[in-house]
Amino acid sequence: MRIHTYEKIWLVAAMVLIVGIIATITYGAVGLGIAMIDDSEDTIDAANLGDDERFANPGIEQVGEDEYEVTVVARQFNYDPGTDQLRGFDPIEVPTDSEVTFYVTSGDVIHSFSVVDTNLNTMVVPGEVSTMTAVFDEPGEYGILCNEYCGPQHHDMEGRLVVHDVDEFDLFEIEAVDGPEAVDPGDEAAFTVTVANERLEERSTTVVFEFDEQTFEEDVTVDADGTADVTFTVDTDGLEVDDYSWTATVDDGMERIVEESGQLAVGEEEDEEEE
Ligand SMILES: [Cu+2]
Repeated sequence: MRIHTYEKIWLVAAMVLIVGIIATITYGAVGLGIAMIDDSEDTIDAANLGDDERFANPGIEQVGEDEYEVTVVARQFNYDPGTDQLRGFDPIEVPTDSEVTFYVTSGDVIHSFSVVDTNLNTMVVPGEVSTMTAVFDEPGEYGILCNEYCGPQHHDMEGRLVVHDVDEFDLFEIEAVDGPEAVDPGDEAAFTVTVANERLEERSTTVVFEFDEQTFEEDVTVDADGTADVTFTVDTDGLEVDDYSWTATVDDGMERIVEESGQLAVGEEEDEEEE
C-alpha cells in the first residue's frame, strides 16, 4: 500500500503529539514529587488540635542550620499564624536562603493555603497535614489566601508571609518575667526578664522594660538555643499609692510582637511587723 508523503508526516506528527501528552502528564504526576494527601500518614484529631504535639503551638521553629519548620492552623476565617495582628495573630515570618517546610492543617472545615505569586498552594483538610517545602531567595512579602469556599466570611480569610534576610532573622521569646507584685512606696523593685533565643546560633537583641513613665533598655547576647537574664530595677520614689503597669518587650526586627506585661501595686506604707 502506498501512503502519500503528507499522510506520513501527519501520522508521525500525531504520534509525537500523543507520546508528548502522555509524557507531560506522567512527569506532572510523578516527576515533580508532588504528593497527594493519602493514607500513609496518620490522621490527626481536628477537634483537639490543642492536644496535638505539632499543632498545639503553631509557628516557626529552626530545626537545622538552614532548615525551618512552620506549622499553621487554618480555621474559619483565619490562619494561625498568618492572619492580621488586629485579629490577634502574627504574620508568618521566614528567612531567606533556607529550606522552609510548611505543615498546614485545619481545625474545622476544608480550606486552602495559597501563597500569592508563588507555586505554594495546597488544600487544607481537617485531620490531614498538608506539607510543602520552599526556599525564598529574596526578602519580601506575600499574601496568603483561602481559595476553598469555607463559610460566610471566606472572602476575609487571608494572611501574610514575610521573608526576612536570614542574617536579620531572629527568634526571641520572653520566657519569664520575675518580679514582685507589690512594694511599699519609695521602695525599689527588681524585675528579671528571661530571654530565650530560638535560633541555633548566638544572637543579640535589645530588651526594653517600661514601668509607669520610666523606660529602660539593655542589650543582651544570648547563646544558641539558650536563655539569658536581664534585670531592671525600677524606682517607686514619688509615686502615689496605686497599681502601675509594666511591659517587657524584645525588639528583634521581626513583626511578631514579643511582649509580656503585668502590674505592680505600690501599696500603703505599713509598719514592718517583726515575727
Ligand atoms: Cu477558608
